Amino acid sequence: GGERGTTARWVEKHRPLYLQATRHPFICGIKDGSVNISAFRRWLAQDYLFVREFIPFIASLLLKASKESDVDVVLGGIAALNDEISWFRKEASKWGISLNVVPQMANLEYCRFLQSLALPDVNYSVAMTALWAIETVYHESFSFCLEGGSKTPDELMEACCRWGNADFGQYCRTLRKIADRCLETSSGDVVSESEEIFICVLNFENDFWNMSLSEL
Ligand code: HMH
Repeated sequence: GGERGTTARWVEKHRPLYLQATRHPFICGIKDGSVNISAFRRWLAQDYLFVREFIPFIASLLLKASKESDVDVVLGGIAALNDEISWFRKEASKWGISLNVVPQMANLEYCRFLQSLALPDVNYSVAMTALWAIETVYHESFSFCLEGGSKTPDELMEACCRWGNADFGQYCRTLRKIADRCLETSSGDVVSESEEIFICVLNFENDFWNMSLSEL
């Protein structure tokens, strides 16, 4: 109880795993300017495929939301994805990257996880916890590259601003409040399952960054 919600307690409890996902060498390389551009290119094409799979997942949350204000928030997330898809296409053409690539193993596994969470029988609190975690890892990672003293290369600033900007941060805080409110009234089983899903997301995100750094 008190001021802090369940999700904040989990972030603290799983701090090493959380930092592995949000302060990954791929992100630190962007922040200090040492990133290998071929890793960024790999990430861009793979993340486009991930975002395609993210659409049906977030649509499943729209179907499960019953509170009017939750529907509005999730709908806003879907609207933002529409813009995001256009951005990926524009960015890919800027870099001369094909988005018609084969999904790598870490991506396939993450997408399969999203598909399983989009099933109708998955509890709303569990799925909302996943959405909060997925979006928050990207916000925490890319906003880190915008902090003072960063040497983020100019050509990567757009990507960092996309997920690192203050509005996206506000969206993440809104998702956190929704997740916390849901968890407050969920059964012990649902709360445990949600915590497991949070841990899964952190591991999948770490694997996704690792995949981007590895040369196949
Ligand atoms: C792998 N995680 C991954 N890709 C994304 N675009 C996000 C989270 C945030 O939407």
